[in-house]
Amino acid sequence: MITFLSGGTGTPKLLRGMQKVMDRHEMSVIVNTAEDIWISGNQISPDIDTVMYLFAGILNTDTWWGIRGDTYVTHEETERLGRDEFIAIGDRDRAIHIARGEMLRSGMRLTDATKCLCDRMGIRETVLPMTDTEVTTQIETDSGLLHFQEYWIRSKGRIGIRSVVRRFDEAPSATEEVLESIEGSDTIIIGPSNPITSISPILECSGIKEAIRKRFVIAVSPFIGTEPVSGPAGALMKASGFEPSASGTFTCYEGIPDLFVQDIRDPVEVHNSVRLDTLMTDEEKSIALAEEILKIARSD
Ligand code: GDP
Ligand code: FO1
Repeated sequence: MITFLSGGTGTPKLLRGMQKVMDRHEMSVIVNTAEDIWISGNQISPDIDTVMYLFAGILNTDTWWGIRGDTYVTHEETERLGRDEFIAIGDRDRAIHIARGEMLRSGMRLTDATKCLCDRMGIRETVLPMTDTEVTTQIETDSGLLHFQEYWIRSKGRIGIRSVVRRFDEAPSATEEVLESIEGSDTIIIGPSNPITSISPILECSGIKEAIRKRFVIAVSPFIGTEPVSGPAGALMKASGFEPSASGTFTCYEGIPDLFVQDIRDPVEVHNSVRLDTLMTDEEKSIALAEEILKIARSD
């Protein structure tokens, strides 16, 4: 069994390759939930949805969010009625958010709601929310605190950042399922996800760091040089006091990785790192990287 730590873009690209080169029942993914948000009465869990849709074979891999070929009739009608639905939610995607919202309102844990959705979608891999309680990444900007989704989607990330904060009523802790998954795994893979908004929220759940330190941990850098492959990781790393690079990523991971993977093109040097082609521009590239990483994991 291999357990992955994932956000909603970089690691799912690696999971897409892993699905093809390992037993899908042996894949378990701990997913960030700090970007979750209630919109129009329903619960969006963007990173869980991306991972589920990938495994169900319905993900829009042009955007890495939403369902391929989805329509936006309800979103357009909602906007026409004067509601400010700042996230464009597809109709089929919204059905998932309605179902999950109902399950959570009826008192179900997010872990169980996710399992129920995965079963309905015929997913063979295990998808685990990092925690069952609400935790939110907020961005402190010159005009106040914003939910991460408001910063990234409404403001298009074009706003000065002062800091990144995590908000919760109850300090997040790893679920029993998350800890069992880690304990039952030979290797933990921290995919090339955003260190600040995807991986740190997972590592901050009490119990996770201690559990994964006992396992062989491989981490893949989401940076090539001083730029992330995509998204706001550069600005968020700077605002959190880390260099926006593989080196800053390694520092952010506090010595947890036993093996650190950097891209072959990366001019930044991280001592003892392994160099691989990590740029997953298509499925073949994802498969090739997955094969290389599996070779390392199996030779440990
Ligand atoms: P989010 O939830 O959408 O932010 O997704 P993640 O946190 O999972 O992934 C975002 C990170 O993935 C960004 O920092 C990108 O730099 C990184 N990323 C995206 N595609 C690739 C890729 O092909 N290779 C590598 N190394 N990193 C990637
Ligand atoms: N990202 C966008 O940039 N624009 C959107 O309209 C948008 C809609 C959306 C709907 C459902 C969903 O699960 C994700 C969606 N995303 C959208 C992705 C967005 O949530 C972020 O890219 C991720 O959360 C970053 O981690």
